[in-house]
Amino acid sequence: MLSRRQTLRYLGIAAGGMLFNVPLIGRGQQSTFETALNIPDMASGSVVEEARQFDLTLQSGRTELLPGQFASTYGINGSYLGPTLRLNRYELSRFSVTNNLAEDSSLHWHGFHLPPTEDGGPHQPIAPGTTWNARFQVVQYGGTYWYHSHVMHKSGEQVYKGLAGMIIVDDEEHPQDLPSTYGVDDIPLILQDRRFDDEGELRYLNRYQDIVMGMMGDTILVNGTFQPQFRPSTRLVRFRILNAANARTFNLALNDGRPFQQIAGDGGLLSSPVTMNSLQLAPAERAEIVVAFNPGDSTELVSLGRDIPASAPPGAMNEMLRIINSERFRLLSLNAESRLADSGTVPDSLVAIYRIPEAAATNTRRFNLMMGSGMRSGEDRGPGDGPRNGTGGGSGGGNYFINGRQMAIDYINERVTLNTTEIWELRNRSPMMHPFHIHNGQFQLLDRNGTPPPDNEMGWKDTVRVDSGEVVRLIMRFTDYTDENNPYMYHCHILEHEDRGMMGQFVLVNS
Ligand SMILES: [Cu+2]
Repeated sequence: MLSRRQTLRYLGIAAGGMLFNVPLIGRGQQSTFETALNIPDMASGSVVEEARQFDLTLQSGRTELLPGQFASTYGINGSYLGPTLRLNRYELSRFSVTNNLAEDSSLHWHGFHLPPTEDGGPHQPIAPGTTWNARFQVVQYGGTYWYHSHVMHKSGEQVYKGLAGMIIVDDEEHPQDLPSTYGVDDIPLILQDRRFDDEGELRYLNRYQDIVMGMMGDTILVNGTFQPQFRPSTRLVRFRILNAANARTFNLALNDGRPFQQIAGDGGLLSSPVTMNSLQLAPAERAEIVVAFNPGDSTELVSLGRDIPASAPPGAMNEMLRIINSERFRLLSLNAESRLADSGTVPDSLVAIYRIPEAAATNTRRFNLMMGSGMRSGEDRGPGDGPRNGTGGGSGGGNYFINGRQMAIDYINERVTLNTTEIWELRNRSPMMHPFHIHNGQFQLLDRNGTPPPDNEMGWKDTVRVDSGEVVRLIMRFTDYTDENNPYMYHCHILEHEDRGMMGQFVLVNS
């Protein structure tokens, strides 16, 4: 086994323990965050023939991501990211997506229950110069969702360049008292980390560890804004937070330690607000939080470094994780105006959530999440326990598996019967966390390592963190859209893992 020093040298890590060439977060750690936070335009579409119609164009462009420097980027109806789409529950929505890029792309509606042909995944690529039409009825609860490229093998690069945006679903059962004026006291926060070269161009996968860990940058953008500031003008502000990073998990907190209330997760409101001091948000997860301000208040949204377990075993992989997880950095400066308007309240009770009883499940499926072991100092876990499910270790770093298989576009991994409830048991047999996402709607967590989930994970979810060594059980009901020929995806939402095999397909069938 390599010593720690040898391991570091092997990885090109400087003796000081810094993994990257520039310290995290490299750009602007010392400076003040003064640029006004960009608020993405809101698109409500137009109602045509009883459907809400959106016209979306995937395009390339040049965007001033860093001050005075322009990067080649992708966007939807713009050069970077896309408008916030506003949908209504129970309404039919239609999307015309025109691809003006020079390569295949797609748009996936993340978190939505819909027919598989409308999902915008790897089976619905949009060729350059063509238009894809999708339509589905919105049945999701009011909440914060998103859309992003999901094209085979290139989701990571395309999302990184900017093909992502937020979706807000409105729901009449939504409590009226919550702050809900978009851009005033209801603020989207799309969190992303990026890496730039000296000219301000985006760099992608230019280091070996990007493939293993997923692409993590040293510079944070919020809604595409570098070093942003938001100035609350109301006493309560609701932030709709979307982790749209390719691979980075944020450990969100306010730097003065003030608590906040989490009111919603991936699939809508929680049953009641949960008071928190920090909130872990993995790639693709969403959370809505409400923060209280006094006139003239200043605080900052930050990502805290996490404590590193003293028991962490040696090895290159663990060294990289240790460094990444211990980073603390700034996200958004918050400076309240000297006069603040009242802006609603947070009710003690938000919405009734029906808990799917475990006894309703008629089937349990098990999913082992595994990584190639090339980064694990040659360790061989032996037959039956290795990344290839029986052939032992040595499949090489940078390859990812679910149940020993890599995603193959023409292979259906699972067949699920219509109108059944299933338990999916996710077992992470790799050294790093994987956020597991299932298409076609929302599920509920049953437990983590046999323990009931924390209060803020008791709502509907479509993406769940599965930590190294952890067993997460979720329960999901499969309804409505049978299709023998068109599958849904399930996958790790670290996009480089997804692009390199950590994805599978299921069809929903009549029997
Ligand atoms: Cu992963």
